[in-house]
Amino acid sequence: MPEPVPPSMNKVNAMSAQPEVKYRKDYNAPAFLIDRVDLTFDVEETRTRVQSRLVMHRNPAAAPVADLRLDGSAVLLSVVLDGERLAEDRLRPEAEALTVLGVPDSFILEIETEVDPAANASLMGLYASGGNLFTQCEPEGFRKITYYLDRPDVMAKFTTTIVADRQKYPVLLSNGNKVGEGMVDKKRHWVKWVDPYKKPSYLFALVAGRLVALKDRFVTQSGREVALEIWTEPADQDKVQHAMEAVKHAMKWDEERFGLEYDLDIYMIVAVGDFNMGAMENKGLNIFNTKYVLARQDTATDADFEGVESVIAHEYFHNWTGNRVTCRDWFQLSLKEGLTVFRDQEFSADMTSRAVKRIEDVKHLRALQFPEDAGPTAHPIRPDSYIEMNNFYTMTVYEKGAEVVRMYQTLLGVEGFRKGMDLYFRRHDGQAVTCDDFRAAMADANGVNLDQFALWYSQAGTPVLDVTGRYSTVDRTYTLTVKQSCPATPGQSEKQPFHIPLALGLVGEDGRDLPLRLAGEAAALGTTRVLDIKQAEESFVFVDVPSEPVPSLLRGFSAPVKLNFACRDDELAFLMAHDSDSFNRWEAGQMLAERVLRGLIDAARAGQVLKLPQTFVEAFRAVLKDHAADPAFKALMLTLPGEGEILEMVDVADPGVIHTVREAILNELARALRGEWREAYDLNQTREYRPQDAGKRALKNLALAMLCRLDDIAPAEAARKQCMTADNMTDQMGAMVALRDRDGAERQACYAAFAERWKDEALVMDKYFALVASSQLPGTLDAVEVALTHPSFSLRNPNKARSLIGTFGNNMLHFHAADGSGYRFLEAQVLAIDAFNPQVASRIVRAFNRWKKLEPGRQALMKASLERLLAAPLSRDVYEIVSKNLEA
Ligand code: B3K
Ligand code: ZN
Repeated sequence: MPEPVPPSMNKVNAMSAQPEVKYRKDYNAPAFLIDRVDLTFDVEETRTRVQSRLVMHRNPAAAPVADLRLDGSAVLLSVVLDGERLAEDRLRPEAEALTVLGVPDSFILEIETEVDPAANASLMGLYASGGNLFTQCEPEGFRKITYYLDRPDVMAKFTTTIVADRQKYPVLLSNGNKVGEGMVDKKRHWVKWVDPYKKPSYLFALVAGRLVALKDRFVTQSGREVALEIWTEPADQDKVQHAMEAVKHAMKWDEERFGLEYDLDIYMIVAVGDFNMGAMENKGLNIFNTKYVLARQDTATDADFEGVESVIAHEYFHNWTGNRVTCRDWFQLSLKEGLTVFRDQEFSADMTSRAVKRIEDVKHLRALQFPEDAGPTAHPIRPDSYIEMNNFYTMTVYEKGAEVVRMYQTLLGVEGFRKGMDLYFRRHDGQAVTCDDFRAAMADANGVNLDQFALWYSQAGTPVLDVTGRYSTVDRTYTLTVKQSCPATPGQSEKQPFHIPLALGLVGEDGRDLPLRLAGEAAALGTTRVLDIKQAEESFVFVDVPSEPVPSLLRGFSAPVKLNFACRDDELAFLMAHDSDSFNRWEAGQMLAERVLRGLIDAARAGQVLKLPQTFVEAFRAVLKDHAADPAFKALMLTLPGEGEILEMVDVADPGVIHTVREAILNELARALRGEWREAYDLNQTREYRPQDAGKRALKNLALAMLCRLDDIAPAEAARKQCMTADNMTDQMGAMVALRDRDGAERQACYAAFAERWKDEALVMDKYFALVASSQLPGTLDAVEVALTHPSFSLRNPNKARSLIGTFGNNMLHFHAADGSGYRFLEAQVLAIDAFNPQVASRIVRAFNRWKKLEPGRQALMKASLERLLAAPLSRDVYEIVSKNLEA
């Protein structure tokens, strides 16, 4: 049989043929459909044979074609059509496809392929990790295993039989329910799985290995019993209890909030150390990065515990939003991802603190999605084209997509949103559908028109709201004028006005919300209202307003936009203290910080002495002194926007200045409020470890980091003691972070002890490598280069590559070193990683994305790096990002 070229060898560069661009507008229904798939895997680490038996027929809804074109790139051994082995003249192989010439209307196709999991470092398709075998198929990994219609709108029923050596691979898992097992001979055993639900190939999964399970059960609301199993390597079995609790919480929450029940007899999660992303929602057999399963008090921080709970919930929620109702094509990815992120955000809000969760989510959006939306890879949540689909699992599709779903709920209310969800499932269960189908369900269930809302799916860029307010003492009216605009993005110079829900309140002199009555309304209605903004400019007149209010705009961050509102600093301080909307209390603090940062950046560039406004110090003091407030909320109030966010605030960014100014503010806040920080450190000590004290730990460790900025030796000694004696990872990491940028004996002792103690705990070493790569100390690049050779480091492991190289790409001081050394280092690492794992390389190279924002010197250096990359042989993945950076 002819051997197609393995796709990993298909490198492209600016000189060779340009890779194919796929367009959303070119969608066609599949010419053939698959009713049943019977797979048999004969598993060996370096040579796995895969037999696939497909029951197929022509799709009556598609234009008839004579030939069947399958996606695939595995080594092809044989093809049998209706019992007859096909000769080469009936087959047309391509690099990533195989055409079977002249097929009947319905037929059975049997295909045999061979793959080498041990040699597969891309971690797509079937691959080996730690001697065990795993699959990752979304979006287009199934084609690396066998030849298939590898597209989400082809849904089929799968059975999977796995045959393997019983000693080496005692555990054999696949989707659905286990229906049989036995011995083939003395050494080899088999297991058969049947998945009763139709699914696309991207949800297929297989695991073979030496693993152990924590087992539990869940009884659904209708009384069905579901077996729960979490599989890990034996050494990690004592770190899965939290994940198991999270599964049960998620199952219960989805029943209560959305009436959605689990639908198989068994739900399995398997943890693997080598994984390209967080986790994967394969039907009945979720495969997870160990980072989002394993959590034990001494190895995982409070943030890790939360991360595990939210990713477990996310993958579980996909069973309905993604698996039962899936995407028609990959352009619709946000249909399942935006919706499922929204669902996991709501779940976490109910499990923890709604106010804190909302702030964290918005911080995340601003730090990572806003820059994407303003840069060379900006795209709408439903993209129009792609070269490599893996590049579109983005902050925009996920996080902005979740904001778009949240806006439906804000516009329709929680009940209206639920009606829309119910109708969506009634209409589309078992189907592969589009974002328009979801929007139609929301509109139809509520009898509203959401036509203009469609622009959120087609227009990229972060909209800007410019709001002004005018109070009339004579009429006792308050008029808000709202203008909206949206900056140009690649391929979209003109934008139409969005439909934006603007939640707001008016805060009276006494700090209380005023009842809101719009002109023309009979009576006041509530104290928070959602205005429908639909035009480029419109005004709203509030009547019966007794005195000039301070408006609290965009409450709860009711839309993913940038808000400009001209108000005085003291009005922001007033909102910080009084706003009934906790999100906006935090937001007022951020706005104040932004003003201070901008002012000081201008001063620094003009060579002036930096002086922190006293109002700002006092605002921080007031927060620190508010002993009634939730400590987690306080910690957020006391955190400045990150360096990456500051880079977005200025027109021309000088990374050195951004870093110096932010550090100067923090040092001054440390000095001026030394007593308050000390008090916060002391008052938030906790005796023994309890998960619910996470907020106290966050505040205490923030205070410790601030105190370690002072010349004083006492805080450094306290940090050293905390690091050496803590009974939990949050406090240990808190101390490690506090000492990260402070050279001296304390740091050396803690860092050496930490690396020695945790050298065999992969996830803890990821934290260590991230600390090394994020340090501000001189010599950080050298330290990163040394870490590359550390015995616990491996560039092939995505978590390690992200911890060290990915983190370094966010280091404002050292990645952006004025001599270009940071850029050259990253460039070399991208090429090294791209040779075996394009997906990971393609994430890391995005550190260059904001090059046009920088001052001319750095801009030239970054451009030179990008040009050198483009001249090298690149994967499709990295090529797409680099070429978009250099276009326009
Ligand atoms: N659906 C997967 C992501 C697959 C990414 C492929 N590059 C995980 C998730 O979003 O739940
Ligand atoms: Zn997802």
